[in-house]
Amino acid sequence: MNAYVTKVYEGLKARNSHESEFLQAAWEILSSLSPVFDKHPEYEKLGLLDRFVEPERIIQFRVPWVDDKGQVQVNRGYRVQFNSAIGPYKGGLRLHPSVNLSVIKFLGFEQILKNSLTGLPIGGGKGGSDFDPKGKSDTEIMHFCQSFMTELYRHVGADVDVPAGDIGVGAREIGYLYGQYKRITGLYTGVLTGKGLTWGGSLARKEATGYGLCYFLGAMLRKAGKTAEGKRVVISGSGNVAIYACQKITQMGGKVVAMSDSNGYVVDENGIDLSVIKQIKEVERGRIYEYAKRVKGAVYTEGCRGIWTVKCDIALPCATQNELDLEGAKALVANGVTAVAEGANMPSTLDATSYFLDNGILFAPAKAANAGGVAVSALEMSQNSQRLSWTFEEVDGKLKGIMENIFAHVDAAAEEYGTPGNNVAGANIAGFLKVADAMVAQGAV
Ligand code: NDP
Ligand code: 2IT
Repeated sequence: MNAYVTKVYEGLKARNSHESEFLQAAWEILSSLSPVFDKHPEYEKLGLLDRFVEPERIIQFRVPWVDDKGQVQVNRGYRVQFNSAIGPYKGGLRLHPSVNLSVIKFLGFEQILKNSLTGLPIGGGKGGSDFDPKGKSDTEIMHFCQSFMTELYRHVGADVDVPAGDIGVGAREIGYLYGQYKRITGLYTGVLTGKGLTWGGSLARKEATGYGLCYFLGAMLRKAGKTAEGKRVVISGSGNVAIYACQKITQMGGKVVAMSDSNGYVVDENGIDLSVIKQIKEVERGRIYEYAKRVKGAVYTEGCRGIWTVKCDIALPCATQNELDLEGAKALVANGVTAVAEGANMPSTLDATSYFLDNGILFAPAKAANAGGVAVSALEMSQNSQRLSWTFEEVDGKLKGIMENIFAHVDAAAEEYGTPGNNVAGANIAGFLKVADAMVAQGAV
């Protein structure tokens, strides 16, 4: 390991010892970057890595709101503005009880490189709250979102920082956040992406992460002389990313046999009927066990981690971080998996990732494979600036081109830096080089 990289990581660990998710993401990234720093010893004098690991700004705030019983509740809100070297901060907002600063920092750190890989001018940021949307009424969600934006509005802007959705934040929440931003500032501007189609949103944004994942997977398979045609696919999660990954992989000829939520998973040997999943998840906001009650032959099993024991050729983890551990990886490999593509952010633990790579599994890391969502977010920003809306086909076509381009860059970087076929290293290096260039050019800021 390069001595400067080791020194920076040790310092980071000492300063953030309690931030396990952030340190996990940082270790994966920094260890991949070692050959870059061997090649560029001048980066040390510029403190490039010292600057890169430290967020430009962290905002933490109180979010008070009134529940349906008239009781005042308080949550903690965050926005980490990590790196603006190549564009305004860009990244989602997550609403989930597990959210803390470590989680938001890991997501923000990943986002810098992901956004760079898209080839579009967007910096890295992430935000959210430990608010739990489950079981809340629409009114409670609205009160929370309005309170959240009442603080956040002073830190964001179409050319400053542009949040979007993530776990627990979809079109409904973006609507409430946007309405409050507009009310406070009087501006009708592209301050958020993932907006509704009648008020500044982009066609294909909803589908973008799941579709993009499949486009990346398709490119990775093609290079290996394979396709998704006739393959058994397991997808964890049943939210935005999972649903549109299921839709696209099915169009590509795959057969999705299992999906999950945080309580358990369903197996349907006839192939998942996505219209039933959409009805349960997008319309009713219900639980996945409902699927087994409605679809003949489908079986529900309690506990979400068991999904990795379902035999498949392709696994698409699309729920959350660290959902796929070494045990899950071993089960997948033992059952003959040939490709794993990450729709969620950091779904595989470090040892699961190593296990896949060591066993020659085609592996598509999150920051490359799930970049389609933020890429179409950036296309939404372009449309907002132009005051135009592009067709679905136009946006989807650009998305496909972007994902194939990302695969090509990742693959080439892995080759150039001595780890051919290792898309983890390739993604980290290709993403970093562009940000590093901009940071060098802009001086010690
Ligand atoms: P959603 O809120 O739409 O869906 C999340 C899904 O993951 C649900 O099925 C949820 O189950 C499950 N899940 C969430 N937390 C856990 C947990 N702790 N354990 C097990 N399952 C869990 O979110 P998205 O689909 O938007 O996001 C999914 C992943 O994709 C996240 O990692 C996100 O960061 C990433 N991502 C999202 C993008 C986007 O455009 N939306 C872009 C790029 C990455 P339950 O309902 O039971 O909680
Ligand atoms: O993790 C991610 O890339 C997202 N949640 C999407 C971010 C965005 O700005 O669209």
